[in-house]
Amino acid sequence: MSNEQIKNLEEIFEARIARDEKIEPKDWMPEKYRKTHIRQMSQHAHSEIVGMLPEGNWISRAPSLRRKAALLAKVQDEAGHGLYLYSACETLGISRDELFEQLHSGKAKYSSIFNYPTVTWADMGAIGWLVDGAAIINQVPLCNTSFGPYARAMVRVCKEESFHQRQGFEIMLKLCNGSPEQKDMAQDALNRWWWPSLMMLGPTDAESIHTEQSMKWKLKRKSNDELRQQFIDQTVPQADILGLTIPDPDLKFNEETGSYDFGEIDWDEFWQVVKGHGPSNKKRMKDRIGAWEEGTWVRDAAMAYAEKQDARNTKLKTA
Ligand code: FAQ
Repeated sequence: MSNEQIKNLEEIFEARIARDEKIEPKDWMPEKYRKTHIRQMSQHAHSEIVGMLPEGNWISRAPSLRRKAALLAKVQDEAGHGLYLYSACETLGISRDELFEQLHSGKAKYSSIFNYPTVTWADMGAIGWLVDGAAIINQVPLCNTSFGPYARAMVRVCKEESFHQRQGFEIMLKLCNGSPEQKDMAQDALNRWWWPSLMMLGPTDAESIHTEQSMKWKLKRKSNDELRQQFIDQTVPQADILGLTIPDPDLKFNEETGSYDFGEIDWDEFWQVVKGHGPSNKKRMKDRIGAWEEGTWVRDAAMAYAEKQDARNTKLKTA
């Protein structure tokens, strides 16, 4: 294709983005748009899959049948979110095997938040309330993102995340209305998960490398800092309802901006975790790779069954 032709296609593409049209997998798109989407959607998919591990740890220790059923359903939803997102990536010409290879070899990132340990039952409450709470704030704008398969997947994902957030808040509420020891457990979980939840929304706008281009393509509709502020403003009143204290002495409502000012985030900690040196990075990868290897026989059996069905269908068609 000549440079002139590419330029024309780029102009048509940009005009479609400006008109808020959805870009579909078979449409022409700049190579960088394709790669950026594979990067973000696959990191998102990996986050859902690795994100099952810290909670999976508590399914067998949930304090009641009701809590166990809800947690089991939540973790299964996360598997589903991962699968929609891997499928959306595949429409852009990358295979599932390549995506898993990138995760297992450490080439691909997944969310920093899942590299922290879940040490008490209250962590299930804190993850639902804070981590799913932050995830919803990040993902609602993605329902309106420019790439069709990603936007459509996000509609369903957000509905499910909303249930996840509520079940987490309900766990926290129950603990906060329980014994002093239970309330302490809830406070301790908030102390440990608050700052990592703020970091989860990504580096500051000044440090972010992809935001500017992703906003132009309407992949991202809001910047990392905007989403972080929205999360804080939404969550502080919820902590008040629970009677818990946000572990930030600098947190203060600003009458002028109508938002909460907050303290310094430890970005060194964030980058350490992203680079693989968080408290649970090694364990998460070991467990994930272990689950993949142990599941080999299931994948082989499923493939053998599918091949047999295909052969049978072909035979029926030609008979
Ligand atoms: N962790 O230039 P930016 C969930 C990397 S799903 C690790 O700002 P961007 C559900 C970033 O990749 C949670 N790495 O990047 C659930 C880039 O590196 P690269 C996941 C991070 O893409 C709940 C570099 O830093 N959600 O929680 C992180 O414009 C409960 C520079 O950053 C999504 O993935 C991080 N936190 O903005 C499951 C949502 N932040 O790629 C189980 C979709 C940044 O150049 C239990 N993703 N980095 O090597 C997004 O919205 C964006 O990708 C951001 C980052 C906002 C995460």
